Amino acid sequence: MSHKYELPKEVIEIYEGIKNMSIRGAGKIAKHAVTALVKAAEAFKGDETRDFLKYMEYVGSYLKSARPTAVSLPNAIMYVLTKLRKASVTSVDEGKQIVASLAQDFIKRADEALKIIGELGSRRIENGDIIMTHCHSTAATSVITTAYKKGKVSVVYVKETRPAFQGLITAKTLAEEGLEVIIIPDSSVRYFMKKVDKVVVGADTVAANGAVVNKIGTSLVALAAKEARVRFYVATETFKFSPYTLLGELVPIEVRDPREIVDEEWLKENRGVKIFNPVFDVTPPEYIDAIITEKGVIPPQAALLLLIEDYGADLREIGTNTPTVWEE
Ligand code: RUB
Repeated sequence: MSHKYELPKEVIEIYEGIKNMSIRGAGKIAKHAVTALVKAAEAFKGDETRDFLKYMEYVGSYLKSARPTAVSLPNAIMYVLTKLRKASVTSVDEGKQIVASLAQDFIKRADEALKIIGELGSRRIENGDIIMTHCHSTAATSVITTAYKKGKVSVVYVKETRPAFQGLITAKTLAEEGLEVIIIPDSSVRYFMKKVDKVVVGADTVAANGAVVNKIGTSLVALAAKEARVRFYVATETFKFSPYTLLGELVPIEVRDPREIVDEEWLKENRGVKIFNPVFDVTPPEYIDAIITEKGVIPPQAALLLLIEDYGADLREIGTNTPTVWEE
């Protein structure tokens, strides 16, 4: 890919890592994105503040284009760049310092949020509860492990989460914490739901109406939970709430390479077969009992209030989240 500016290798590595999913999960994506902004700022060579600010905007839109669905990515970049824009920076060095301290602040808040979510969420789990989870979410894992440390969780059913099998990461993480974990095939969700007391999942994006976008298959878990009258909780930091949905934008659903489902050879042997690989889906607010955030446990319908509190004043400046298309 050719760039308008020479970008440091760490920035390109983070972009590629997000794109190829070696850096994955909405929270981790956000933290790596602000780290990439710091690396980019440090590498800037010029003396003109205006050039520095333009360069940072360029890096921000480049990083945002890595993956489309998790709003944590544009929100994290906006956290740094909006404040940088407003800071009336007078020198490049000052700009670099501001980027570093905003990124540090974002990461610190994100880490604190995970702990608070763990604590608040654990209060929703009762003694002996059997939990089901989907994909790998650090926020959901924080709730489950905190509840376990209070002696509350008996078993966790972890869906394998095809095609990328992020459930295996969750299973390993929870087992290392000492929990009893059972991996189940994705297609068995309804079969096992009758044994489950609570579902806890994460989020990539929360829309203004309280709908939650998360790894494909989440909405089927929610459907099965509703049928079985099992409580369905979403654990998420508020930086995954989408201000763009306040402006009526839809959340783009990422469609990935068919080779994540079948290999190249199979594709060649079966050229007539089309494969479609959407990797996120939307769970409507009616299927969600509560959203566990660092600002409190809220009904999904209150997402709008949190969004107005966080972004209401800046709404005119937020603009669109339509990703730039980068030539490769
Ligand atoms: C990950 C996924 C996770 C959310 C929340 O998808 O859907 O449930 O990102 O994770 P992918 P966290 O593996 O495609 O990135 O709570 O860690 O932010």
